[in-house]
Amino acid sequence: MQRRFALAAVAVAALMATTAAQAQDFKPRIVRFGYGLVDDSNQGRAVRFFAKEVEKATGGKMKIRAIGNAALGSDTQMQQALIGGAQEMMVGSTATLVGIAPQMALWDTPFLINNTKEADALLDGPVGDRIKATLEPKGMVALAYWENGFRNLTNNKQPVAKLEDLNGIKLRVMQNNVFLDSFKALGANAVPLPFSELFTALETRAVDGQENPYNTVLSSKFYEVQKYLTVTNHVYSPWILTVSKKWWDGLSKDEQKVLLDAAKKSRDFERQDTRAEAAKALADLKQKGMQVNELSAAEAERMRSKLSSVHASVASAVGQDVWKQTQDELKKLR
Ligand code: KDG
Repeated sequence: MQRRFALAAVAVAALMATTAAQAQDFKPRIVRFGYGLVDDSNQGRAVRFFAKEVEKATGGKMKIRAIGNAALGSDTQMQQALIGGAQEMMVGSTATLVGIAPQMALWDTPFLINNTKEADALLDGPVGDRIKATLEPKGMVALAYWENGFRNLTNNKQPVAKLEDLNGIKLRVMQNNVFLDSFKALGANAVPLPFSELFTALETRAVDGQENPYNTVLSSKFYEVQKYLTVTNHVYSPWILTVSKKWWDGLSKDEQKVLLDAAKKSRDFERQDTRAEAAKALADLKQKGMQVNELSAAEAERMRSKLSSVHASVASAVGQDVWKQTQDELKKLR
């Protein structure tokens, strides 16, 4: 009897959801949602979570086509497609947005954020909102920040136990001056490349190394073409979920609310999923044959002081007022 009652309750709930959805202003829409990592990655799982939330909330009217592996292009190509209205949605790195919204460079600052508590508070607070808002006049609407994670070094030449070990290493970096300046300051030969070209560049030895969170080293199988991993946690990288403003402005308020609500839910899912995966990723990477070392406290301190020069250039790039607001927010959290 109880089981029948439970089944009836589920059916009623589903009916109510559908009815509610039909009562709102939802048109049948197909949404192309592009991303750069492989489908079986923290990025891919979160896109599919987002898709389910949207389809559930619109009674199946709005269908999200999750398209991974940079099949719709690199981050910068997808950004242009959103601005032109040729693609509706994407998730990608804030670092590749600096050419469109210079204040995104704040999120590239080495050793700015010390832990995920600071990351969530800063990104989801007034500073994160202020920087998100700079995208709209450029043709993109930011819905939420997701977590790419703390970045660490991998290479094929030698373990990086001291800064001098970086000398002469051809290190792929994201196409962004802060990353270029940071790794040049550390003595590496920094080579900017899109993420979509990275695996091949490592495989063909066009570059010796790269830097990314453990999750990406795992999901993109960099362990197949990289021998050494050095734990540096040198920067916390966010991803950002964006929609084409041309498309967004054509949506009803109900449709916009569904996307914003799903973005928030997928942000929380993605951070939890990413952190759970990162917690065991290092052991997985060791098991796959990577040789892992941690920088000593002294060497990490040398790295921090070398990179403090980059802080000044970020402050001028984002504006002293944003920089000061950021420092004030971080002081409150520490
Ligand atoms: O499309 C993939 C990128 O959004 C992201 O992974 C950026 O961390 C990144 C890198 O190294 O390019």
